[in-house]
Amino acid sequence: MRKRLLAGLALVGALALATAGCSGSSSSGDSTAGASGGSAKQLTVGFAQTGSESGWRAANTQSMKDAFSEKNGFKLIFNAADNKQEAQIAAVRSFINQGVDAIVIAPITVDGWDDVLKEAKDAGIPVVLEDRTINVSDKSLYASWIGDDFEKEGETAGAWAKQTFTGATNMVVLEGTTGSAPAIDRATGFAKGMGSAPITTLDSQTGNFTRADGKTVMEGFLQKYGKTINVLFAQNDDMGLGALDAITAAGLVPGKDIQIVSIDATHDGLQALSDGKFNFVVECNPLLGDQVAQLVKKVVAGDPVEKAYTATDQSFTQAQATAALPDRKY
Ligand code: GYE
Repeated sequence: MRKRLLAGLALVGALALATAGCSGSSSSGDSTAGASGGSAKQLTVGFAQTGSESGWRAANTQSMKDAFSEKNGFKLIFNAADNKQEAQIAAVRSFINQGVDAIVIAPITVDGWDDVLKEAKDAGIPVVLEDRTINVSDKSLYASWIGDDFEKEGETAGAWAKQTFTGATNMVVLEGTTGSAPAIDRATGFAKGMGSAPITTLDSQTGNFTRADGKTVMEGFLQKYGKTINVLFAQNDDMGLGALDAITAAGLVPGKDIQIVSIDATHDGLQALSDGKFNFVVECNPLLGDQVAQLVKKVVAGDPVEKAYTATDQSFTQAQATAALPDRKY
């Protein structure tokens, strides 16, 4: 269903072009507008962020705040819901009550969105999703989505495991937030990528995408399975980084006694990979702000948009991480 269209800068460029074209024709009376379309009315946008669980999230929040600046023609009302779905829905309701021009949501979980999205639609406020996807009965309840292909990320991680472990191997998994699109899709993708590799999943539990919970859950795994664990699949870098402490405290060497594959490729994750504590990292690009801002402008202007825009992600070996670190932006 998701369409891989344009990635990264190409996507920004395409949307920017279309937006510039649009503001050119709609602000016909104002010849001083300039090429950036600076004459357009300021848009008030409510952004319902998940929370602040990870390094990925911090980078995504910063990217959104930078893109939705006054300089770029926006007034941003920012809310971070501490990863509580009810709080995030309440934030969206408050944006509706405030009569914002558009709402952007990074949905914590996939389910539970129908009612509030209907309320936004009834109020005539367009909704754009960024980062995570949702299950909704009627897709016309949101205008568009921009994010990463979580299933593909999981598949890349699983393919690494398949290639790396040819003999009997025991794996534990630190899952992301239960019911979230990345947790669901990365698990599906990993299973696909792993295929028929001789890997047994000893245990799989949520670490809520945080370092603290990654550490605590890994401590539990180590108490239960000890040295029999060969590989950890951490569905994000932060949980893997938290697990490092638990593994070291148990007298084991991360990256050797227990190999670690994780997803995000934050600076800290790539540093752990470069240091030999992680073994493979798949990227998930959080720098979506510019693309989302351009998309919101188009949606508010009533211009046609695609239903989904997927960013392109890469993956890193130890040598690639070492090479990428000096320029890593997040
Ligand atoms: O991988 C994790 C964050 O939704 C893709 O959320 C995002 C995930 C990311 O907390 O670190």
